[in-house]
Amino acid sequence: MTEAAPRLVARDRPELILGDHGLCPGCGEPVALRILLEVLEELGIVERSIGVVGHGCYGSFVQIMDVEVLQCLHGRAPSCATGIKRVRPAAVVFTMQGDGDMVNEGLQEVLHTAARGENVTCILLNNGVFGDTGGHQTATTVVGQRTKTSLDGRDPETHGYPIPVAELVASLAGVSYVARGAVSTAGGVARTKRMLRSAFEHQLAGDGFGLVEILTMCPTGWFVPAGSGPEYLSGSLEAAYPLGELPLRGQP
Ligand SMILES: Cc1ncc(C[n+]2csc(CCOP(=O)(O)OP(=O)(O)O)c2C)c(N)n1
Ligand code: SF4
Ligand SMILES: [Mg+2]
Repeated sequence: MTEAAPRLVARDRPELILGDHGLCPGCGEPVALRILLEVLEELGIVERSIGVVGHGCYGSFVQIMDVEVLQCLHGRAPSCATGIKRVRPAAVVFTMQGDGDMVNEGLQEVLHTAARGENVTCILLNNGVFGDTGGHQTATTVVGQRTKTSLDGRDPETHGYPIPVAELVASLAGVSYVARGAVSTAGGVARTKRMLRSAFEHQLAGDGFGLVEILTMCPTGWFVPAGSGPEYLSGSLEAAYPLGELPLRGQP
């Protein structure tokens, strides 16, 4: 008899999840949503929280999460979060964006928001593809990764190099916390949850901008079987983007 794979998350779901998600089997984004909601619950900040969501598969979470959420134009979530936080400084404001949303469509938004030291928490769900529109290459697709628009693998000569947005943000003054986690293993889920908690604690202390990048499985966009997502993630995105809290290099 083969041993069952360990569950990534506990069986009971938080009360803040109102229904089933409609995402693909093996997708990592619902796991990220779950730990985010658990952290809001555990910190007792649900009623003060306002999320700003971009466009991607995670966009459908607005229908199942019992938290105030604004969905804004592609890539613009950090700017909308800025506005909300400035008029409602007591609110806990976070964004949820994909790599296509944050790093392709809206790179300037997150960099300027970080450089201004806005006291918000940005969450990047990085699967290395435009998942929602069919698995095309994004700015974070790693070298050699096959996508619908790089069938022979990303080639720097043709496609350029990936953009490590967490490292860029960590180089800016005004930033209080930057970390990168992954939801491909049970241990990774637990570590990533601790990162989210730290980021929100920094926001509650008024320390300035925070970013948590979460590497998530997209078996559909990667054209691999649903069960192979975690293994594929380890050999691709996780190998190229080191996990952990990043040293902040931009302090004035
Ligand atoms: C201005 C604009 N450009 C393109 C689109 C189409 N679009 C919607 S979702 C999406 C993919 C988003 O990818 P990502 O942010 O990586 O999220 P994922 O689906 O991978 O979770 C794109 C290109 C759009 N809605 N608006
Ligand atoms: S396409 Fe990828 S990111 Fe979108 S729901 Fe499916 S597995 Fe998740
Ligand atoms: Mg993506």
